[in-house]
Amino acid sequence: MNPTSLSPEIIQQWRKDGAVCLRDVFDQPWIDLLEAGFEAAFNNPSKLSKDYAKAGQGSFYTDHGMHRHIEQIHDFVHKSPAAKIGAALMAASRINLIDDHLLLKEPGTENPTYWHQDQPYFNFAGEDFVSLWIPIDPADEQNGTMRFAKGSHLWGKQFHPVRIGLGEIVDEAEDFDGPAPDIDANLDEYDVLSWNLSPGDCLAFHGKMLHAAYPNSSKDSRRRALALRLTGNDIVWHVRSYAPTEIELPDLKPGGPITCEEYPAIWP
Ligand SMILES: O=C(O)CCC(=O)C(=O)O
Repeated sequence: MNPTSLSPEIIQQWRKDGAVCLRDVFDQPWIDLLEAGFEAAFNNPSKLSKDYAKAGQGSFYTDHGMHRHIEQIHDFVHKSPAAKIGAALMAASRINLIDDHLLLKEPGTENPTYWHQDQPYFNFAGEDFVSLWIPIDPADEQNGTMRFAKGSHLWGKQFHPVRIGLGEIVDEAEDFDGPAPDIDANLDEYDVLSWNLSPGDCLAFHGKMLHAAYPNSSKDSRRRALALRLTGNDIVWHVRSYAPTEIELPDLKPGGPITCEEYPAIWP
């Protein structure tokens, strides 16, 4: 697929369902670069890195903002088709990079990723927010592929953020629309989307999309991925007191544009 010209069906699906699977959008050299960046980042953890798994029960390791200190991730973010994919989906004339999020689940990791939306973790309001989840390893139900509540970005709800690998509510969270519904206890009430992925594919999902991921119950299949958070034209600065992201950005005004060193414009 040529990522600069996503089909009208894909765009329609993105708008209606809130999540799409894009096949073969990153050629092997991009995946090789991403893998090298992933390993470099893993060996140079930032202050924001953490592991949600209990000792001896695998690893659900995450880190953020590697484009600032890992050359390969910087190059992937700036030069790969990722930003163009975001622009094509959101019909955006500008793409800002909000975060790059490293996500590793080792074999034997019992932690699922708990149901949550991404946007409440950030100090933004607006609709043009896409996450691209880009696997380095094949991903399936056994080793922890992602899951989505179809159409949940259109429910008009923002649920309490949780610590994604533990399920605990973020204590400081403001008054949202309660906790996320217990989708797994009521599977007949929801249409849950999930895809098996190969390196080169990626998932694109809306910032208000309710999503989760399986544990890694495989014996020997790592699940490494990079999630890029990208925003488009209508996103404005909207501080939330609890958001675990940078709020001391004096140049940003409530309701104003977000482009700054922290959230660089990466496309065009
Ligand atoms: O990789 C995972 O298990 C979860 C990823 C996720 O929730 C996200 O990218 O927003």
